[in-house]
Amino acid sequence: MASHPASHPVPVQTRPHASESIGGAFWMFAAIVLGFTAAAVGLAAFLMWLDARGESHSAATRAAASAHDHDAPPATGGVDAHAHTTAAGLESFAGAAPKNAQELAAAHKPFPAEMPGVQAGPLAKFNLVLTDRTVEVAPGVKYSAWAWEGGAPGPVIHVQKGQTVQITLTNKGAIPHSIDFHAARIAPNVAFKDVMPGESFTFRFKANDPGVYMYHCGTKPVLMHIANGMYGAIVVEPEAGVLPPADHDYVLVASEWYLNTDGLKAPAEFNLSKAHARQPDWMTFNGYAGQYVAHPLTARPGELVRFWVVDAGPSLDTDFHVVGTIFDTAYPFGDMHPHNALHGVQTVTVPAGGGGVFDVKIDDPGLYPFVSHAFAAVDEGQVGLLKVGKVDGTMSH
Ligand SMILES: [Cu+2]
Repeated sequence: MASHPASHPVPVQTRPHASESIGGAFWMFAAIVLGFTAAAVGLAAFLMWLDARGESHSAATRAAASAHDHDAPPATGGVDAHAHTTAAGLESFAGAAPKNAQELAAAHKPFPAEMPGVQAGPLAKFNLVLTDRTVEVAPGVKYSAWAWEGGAPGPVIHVQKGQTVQITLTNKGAIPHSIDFHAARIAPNVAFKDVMPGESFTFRFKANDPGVYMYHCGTKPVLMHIANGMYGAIVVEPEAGVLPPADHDYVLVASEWYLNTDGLKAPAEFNLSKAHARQPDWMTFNGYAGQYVAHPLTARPGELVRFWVVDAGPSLDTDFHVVGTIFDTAYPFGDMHPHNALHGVQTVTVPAGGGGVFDVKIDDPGLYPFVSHAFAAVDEGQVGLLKVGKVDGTMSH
């Protein structure tokens, strides 16, 4: 550990950066060759990225036009029974579901909420692979995501305070991406730089600040990269003895999804106008609406359950609450100093781009929903169940 001065990024392997020597025309050509012109939204983001780097002014106009096209209702001719108009005149696909939604929810393999173990030794290494893929954000609702090999969110990273964290980011997507770790004190222009398609980049930081943090792609337009699934959580656990030992550690990453169609037939894509209006169609814990309602998290009566919650946003807060109990201890904003903790509180805001840690100890067996108590979020999928002890049946409401 001592051999690596922790506060300095250590680029371990980097391939040459094509973008600095090759002009925009090549990238337009490469875009066509790569075939991602079919995904107009992706192209728009790519052009916006070019524009952000000052390489193309006309690109911005095309990007804006393209984004505008995608705000139009889908040209399928069919009327979607679920669609309705929201306050800003935007079409909402909240609650869209196929007939077999319940079966699909039951068959869905939930994102593992259990916090993984810590790697032994002073250096913890992680490989993160970005890729374009279709994910499901709700039963039967498909979304064309920019995500991780395992979908969205990315894998939960768990380290101990004081460990050096080595991240290798591999970009298997069609456009440039990057990674921004909120747990790091590091020069962003060095460590969080854009990684070209097909390339990898490795950097290190020392995890000195305990808490639960967001990581995300920081490539412009960041709103779109986050909304498309490029986020995850890293837990930096305090030294042993700081926190009371938990019987269960569950990690929840809250996020919003903004869809241009209902996603029931073909995968939906990102809708920029809805994202700007902050009118999501779906809101989720760990990427899929209500997955822990169909597959509850569990505890025995009297056990200490610790929720490590990150709100990836991109834009809305999560007002974390567990129905039927009160937080014995809350660590707002992921400040893990015990003297800053709150006790006996009902709901604590987790800000977009922030975290919070919550301890509950429940004696009575039952089904205890955990939600964002900004209740539109519950309607849109940000709800799960903690099943304490042996329980028959499910929630009646
Ligand atoms: Cu990205």
